[in-house]
Amino acid sequence: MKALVTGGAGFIGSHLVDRLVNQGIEVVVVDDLSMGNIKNIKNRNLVTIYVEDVCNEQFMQRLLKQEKFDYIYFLAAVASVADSIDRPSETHEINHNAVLQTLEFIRVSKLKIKQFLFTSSAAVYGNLPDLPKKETSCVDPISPYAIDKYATERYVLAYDALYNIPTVCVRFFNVYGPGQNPTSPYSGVLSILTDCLKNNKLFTLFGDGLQTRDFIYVEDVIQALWLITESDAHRQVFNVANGREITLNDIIQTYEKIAGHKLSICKETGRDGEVKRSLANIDKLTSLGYSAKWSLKKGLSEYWKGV
Ligand code: UD2
Repeated sequence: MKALVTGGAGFIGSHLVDRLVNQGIEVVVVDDLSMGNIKNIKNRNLVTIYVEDVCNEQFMQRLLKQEKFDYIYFLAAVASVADSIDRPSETHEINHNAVLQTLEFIRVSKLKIKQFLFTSSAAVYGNLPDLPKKETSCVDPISPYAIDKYATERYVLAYDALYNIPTVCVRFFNVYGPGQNPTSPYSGVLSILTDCLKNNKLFTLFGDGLQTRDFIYVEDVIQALWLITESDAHRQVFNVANGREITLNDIIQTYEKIAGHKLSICKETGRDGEVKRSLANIDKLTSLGYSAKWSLKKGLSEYWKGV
């Protein structure tokens, strides 16, 4: 079996690559290293890595034709709502066009794949009041990032329905854990919190801290992705989350206890285009055999131990 992981040197991608290698799958990574790092991949000596942009159509076409992948995990993305608001056109190239180009090449070249997995986001749900979010809940994408993710989901599912290319979409909620890069202002809040607590830096809290998120430890995300692969699911959307909601204020308090000291905080107004509350219904994932192995406390403690 052979798998392509785009974004495979990134935070989630590198954990996935390690798991696939352990499953005995031959893995090829395409990553432009804009956020990723080859050192994130533990098994890098067993993996073929191309430092390339997924928007490079010629490169991607050559690779797809040559390697004939069984599985494609499309994780490469600019994973930030705020960044997409600053650079809507550039992020659209990566978050939408690159995926579509890949699927289109698979279609016209009649490549046979077992599963194409697209990583979407909880951002598609927007700010509609019903909670928890089910995969069938109404969506209301309110940022360029969310619009791209939702539009791409629809294409991905249509390529299955219209052209028989087996595809699935996963909607990631807030993923955290070792390897998440804290250096960008758009990095995940828990990587920034870790960096601030460790290095006594000032943490900027956007808004009142009452916004909630459904945080999932990266190892649980990998468990979910592998279950989805094994299930041969197709033309489906899955929430990937913990199924628990926590305010930013509460998570800061929890993390301060684990770290054993207080965080220095400065407050700023809330960021545009953000959702206030986020919580997933994970029944669909659970029906595949998923059960979260990492509570927030356990995940944060493990993350803290490793830094
Ligand atoms: C996450 C994902 C995004 C998308 C979205 C779905 C990351 C990095 N982003 O965006 O890709 O899937 O979920 O809803 O995982 N915050 C601070 N200070 C900081 C950084 C963040 O207060 O220095 C706040 C931020 O304003 C937000 C919360 O923390 O209210 C979480 O921010 P985030 O950037 O980690 O994730 P989110 O939910 O915006």
